[in-house]
Amino acid sequence: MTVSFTRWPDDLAARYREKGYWTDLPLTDILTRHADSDACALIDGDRTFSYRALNAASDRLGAALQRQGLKRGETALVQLGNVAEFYITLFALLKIGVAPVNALFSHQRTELEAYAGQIAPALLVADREHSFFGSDETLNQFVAAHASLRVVALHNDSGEHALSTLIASEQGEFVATPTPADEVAFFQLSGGSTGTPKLIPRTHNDYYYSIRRSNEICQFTAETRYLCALPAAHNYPLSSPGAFGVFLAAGCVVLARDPSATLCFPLIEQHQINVTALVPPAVSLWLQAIQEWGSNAQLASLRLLQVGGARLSSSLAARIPAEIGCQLQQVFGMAEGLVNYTRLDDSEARILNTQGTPMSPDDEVWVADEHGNPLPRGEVGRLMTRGPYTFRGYYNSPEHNARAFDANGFYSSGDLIAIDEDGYITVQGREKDQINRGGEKIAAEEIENLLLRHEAVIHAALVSMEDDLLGEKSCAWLVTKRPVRPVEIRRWLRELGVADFKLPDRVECVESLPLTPVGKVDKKQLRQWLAARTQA
Ligand code: J2J
Repeated sequence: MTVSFTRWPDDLAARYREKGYWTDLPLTDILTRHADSDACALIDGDRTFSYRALNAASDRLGAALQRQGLKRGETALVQLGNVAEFYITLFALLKIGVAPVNALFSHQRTELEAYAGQIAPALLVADREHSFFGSDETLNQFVAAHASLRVVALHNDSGEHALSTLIASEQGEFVATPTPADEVAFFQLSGGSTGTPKLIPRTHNDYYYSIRRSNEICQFTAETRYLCALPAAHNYPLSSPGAFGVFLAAGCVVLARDPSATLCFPLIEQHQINVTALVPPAVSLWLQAIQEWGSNAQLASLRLLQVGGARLSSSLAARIPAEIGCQLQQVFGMAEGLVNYTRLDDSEARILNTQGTPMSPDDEVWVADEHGNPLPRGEVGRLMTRGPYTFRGYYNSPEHNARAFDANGFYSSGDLIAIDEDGYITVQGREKDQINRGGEKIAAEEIENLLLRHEAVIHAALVSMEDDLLGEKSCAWLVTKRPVRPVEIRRWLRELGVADFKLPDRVECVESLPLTPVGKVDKKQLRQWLAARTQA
């Protein structure tokens, strides 16, 4: 049994193998190749794991899950935060060929239901300290509602379903049964622009290549000491090169629960961190902390700061070498595949002002006009791409795929970019109906659908508004049957169960929504209205 997905056409698959991009090794090789090493792989608070220990822990968990009847080709829903168990579980599942969706810790009922509904998981791994799975009532309801669930493992729990018991259990016989390298290893999460959150099938071959190539570009080695302060499950801190890159290079990952300066600065000093990855708002907060505390001394070991996930202004970029005292690397990536990096030896102008170039020589990237035709160099248009680690279709979403890909299998990311004479990309804007709230992505349609379920709401539109710190925040425009207060809307959405970052930052009520000539909500107009209302 395997998970179905859209494959690369044979000619491209053959080319990617020929060029040595696809090596037909399972992702577990990233860890098992260091199975006999006592070097430090992972630090989580006062717990330290050597490569040997991390590998053994994932073997024991894999064996325990096999004993519970989990089989290759099945799927799992996993929700763990930045804890060692996240990697132990991910490697265990890869070893037994069970493909997980790693939900973000901020996700709530709506997102979790949407993922479980799509993959019909046999296993649920959840944290009792999460607000949704912390309550017996919602946990039991969730398990009862998903008939496919046969096994539940709970972090921060000491009962019969404790994840820690499974990880500590006697290993006994364990034969790893990863899925074949050209099959689905796990699902990444799409930032989304549609009503339901979409899943991205990632194969061992494509993901492993993206990590290996990222390591070459970012020069990760056994000396790398990486602070993972962004959500560990996210594609960026997992694979660009992220924790997987560090493990492949036999370096050390240190976990932080969040990217706040109060938490991260002491960790950087204590563990002599030399590289980390942030989103732009976290950079602003770090710079503010340095100014307030009058020193960047705790950051002395830091050599490289990666920044990506959302637009980094040139002015903020320029402050990084000057005030943090380390090199900047811009990262423009997507969970769907394509990742662009500025190179470590690029000129200062390129590092400050561009989002780099694609990491693979076989990333095919071009710019299309609104009809899908190629535009000349330098002009702004839609990003189109395909390549050895860019997916070929969202899971079980034929209709959306028909819109997201062109006839030649090029994925349209919804980003508006320009490519200069030397191939350097700058992100100029976005065409997809998404709000990028400091790197956290909100699909407008998903929230609009939820808003429409409120008894007083007749029409709803979610649009971005500028924000000094986050870059963008969200504003919900509503047509309602009766006056509603913003707190009522936010509280109601929260009760429905949606990640906090998706709650509208502002709610505006109007008589009617402006429409474009073709009858769609005119979001450009709404942004102008907001500017007018803010000025008034
Ligand atoms: C502007 N927009 C950016 C950037 C991403 C590495 C880094 C980031 C992600 C990621 C990732 C941007 N400047 N530097 O997966 O491996 C916006 C674009 C893009 C979308 C993808 C990785 N870097 N973006 O952010 O899947 O709009 O991945 O299409 O969350 O974020 O979002 P996501």
